[in-house]
Amino acid sequence: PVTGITVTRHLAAAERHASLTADVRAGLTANPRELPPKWFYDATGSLLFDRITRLPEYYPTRREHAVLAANAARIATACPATTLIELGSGTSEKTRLLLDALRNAGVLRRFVPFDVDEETLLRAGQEILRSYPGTSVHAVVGDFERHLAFLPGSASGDSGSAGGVAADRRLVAFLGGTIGNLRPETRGTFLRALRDQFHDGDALLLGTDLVKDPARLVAAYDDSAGVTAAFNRNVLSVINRELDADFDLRGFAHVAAWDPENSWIEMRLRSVREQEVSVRALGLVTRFGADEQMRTEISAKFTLEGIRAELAAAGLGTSAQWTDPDGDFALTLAVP
Ligand code: AVJ
Repeated sequence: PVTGITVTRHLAAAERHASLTADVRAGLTANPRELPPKWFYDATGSLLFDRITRLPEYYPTRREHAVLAANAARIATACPATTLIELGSGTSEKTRLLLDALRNAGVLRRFVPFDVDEETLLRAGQEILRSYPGTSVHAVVGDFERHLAFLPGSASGDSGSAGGVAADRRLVAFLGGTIGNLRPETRGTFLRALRDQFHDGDALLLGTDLVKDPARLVAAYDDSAGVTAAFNRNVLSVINRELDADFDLRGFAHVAAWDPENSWIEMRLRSVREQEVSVRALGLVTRFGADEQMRTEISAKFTLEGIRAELAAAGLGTSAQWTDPDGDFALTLAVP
């Protein structure tokens, strides 16, 4: 039983299903085919991603943790927020570094995890409630590409809970490099939407993976234990289960490739033979050619100047930027 957590739902099960249906129909009938990465994260996918973060090849999580640990106190000083909002919060492990810093600064009142998966949110929220007595938790179930206008504390979106006033200073953390899953145009739209509902004093803390030796980048997305391959194929399991499809997971091979022009890693699934797939919920039967590749994720890699320029284009000024000692991963603090 979960108590003490306020929940706002923008994404009911039915709407989530409709959105999956539309994405899969569009993605499987496109040429080339493409599935959006957000559908990786069912219970199994979230577990697999958690294993990815502990792989020797997958450096981003450890590097970001290091940058955050080294600078959390500075972040809390620069933005003494009463509310910490975490977008795509997942299991919120790194969040604790920020919560600790805000608590030590004596300002923390509320934690707002924002994610598509309610179960993950409630589990994470419960743990935070236990560790930070006196801090309220307001979980928001939503898709940050669509429901950003409704963040607690914003003029239009506050649900009336205590603290939802302009004086409620908010720090919005968007960590993990997840912004890299969005195409450049979508990133711009997203950042402008965030900027549009910021008040003076609010700030964005953005985690981004940085451009580096392509061999290291590819290894991070094609680990020797095959965990990323299983994570990639898991999107087919999700479609099999939720849309009554019959993808044979053994018929699709994991591909990770660096695209230097776009500065992103692409994950794809390659059909190892010619095969027919039926997605019964869509009334769709479709044929994959031998070696046909379907894109399942882009993960953009940035430069420090590039991040500042994208933020500036969205009306956000960079007030600080930090990396780990090796320059692998960056945190940027931006203000309206
Ligand atoms: C959670 C989106 C940041 O792009 O690095 C990890 C997801 N995909 N391995 C990333 C992911 C393959 C991850 N993000």
